[in-house]
Amino acid sequence: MDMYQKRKTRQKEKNNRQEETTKRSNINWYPGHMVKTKREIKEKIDLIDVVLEVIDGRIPYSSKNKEVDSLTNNKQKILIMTKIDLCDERETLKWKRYYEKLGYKVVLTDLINNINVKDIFKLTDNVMINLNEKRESKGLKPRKVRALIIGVPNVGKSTLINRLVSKKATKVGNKPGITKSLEWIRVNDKLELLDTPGILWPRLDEGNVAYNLASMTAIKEEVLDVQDIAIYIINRMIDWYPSHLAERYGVTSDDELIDILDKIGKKRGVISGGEVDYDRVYTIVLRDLRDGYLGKVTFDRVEDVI
Ligand SMILES: Nc1nc2c(ncn2[C@@H]2O[C@H](COP(=O)(O)OP(=O)(O)O)[C@@H](O)[C@H]2O)c(=O)[nH]1
Ligand SMILES: [Mg+2]
Repeated sequence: MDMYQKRKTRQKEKNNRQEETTKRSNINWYPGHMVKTKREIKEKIDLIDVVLEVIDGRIPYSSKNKEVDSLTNNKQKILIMTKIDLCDERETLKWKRYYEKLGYKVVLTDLINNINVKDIFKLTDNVMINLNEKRESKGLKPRKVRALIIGVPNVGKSTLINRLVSKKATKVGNKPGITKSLEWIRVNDKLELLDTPGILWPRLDEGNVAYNLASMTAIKEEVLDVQDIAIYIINRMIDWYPSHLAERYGVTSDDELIDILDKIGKKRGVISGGEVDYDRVYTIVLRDLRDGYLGKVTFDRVEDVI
């Protein structure tokens, strides 16, 4: 390809991105599941006092399901942004302020290293104090706060449960008078958790949501192909984190997409028959991003949603 063609190709790729996302993400990933999950959450919601809504800190917009609000009525909510060990701190703080302005209590956490988990307990303790003040005024006995963890796949719900629940915690089991079918986990003498988190599905038909989810987690390969995801990642990195890309692969800001792919291929030695094996390059880019080798990154921008 000559320079003109290359540039034209890249421009075309960029233009197509938005359109493609919308088109492809019309595919229904989880037929049936969505309806069932929503029904289950609606059944549970009356039993709980506080919702712990979990989102992936690298994609604080794309990993947040907008239906949570309508599903959880006006329950108190704590928004837990996970994986801050992998996030661009500057953007993370902007998102924290953004959600706080919308009325959320926000906790930034790295669940692997147990960072700020104490802050979640502080917030749920406050919920308990308020709850029991109300109960007392009605002549009711104090009780523990009941929480439901909720979020789309891969944001860290299971990891959070493991963090909150100490080793000696026991399943409370069915409680007569409360519910027939739900299991509760006793966290401590102030808090108990529903043992199964509410798993919601992300909405894929908006902007770059599908690509952002596909970039950060492993659940999208059946919807978007690896080549498209890898090229999307490279374009995001060129726009927002060119120095990370340069550091990892030795590319420069003048490089066209095709040059970048060639450089990655040569650097990693994925050559077959004298040609760069682009399929392997795409896989390398995906894995490098997810493993943190492309540095700390955030792929949603507050500026794009306000
Ligand atoms: N680096 C990092 N990884 C995390 C964090 N929280 C969760 N993970 C990882 O993210 C992946 C998905 O977590 P999981 O708890 O299974 O998500 P779930 O699908 O919402 O239950 C797992 O590989 C976790 O180890 C975090 O704060 N930092
Ligand atoms: Mg899980």
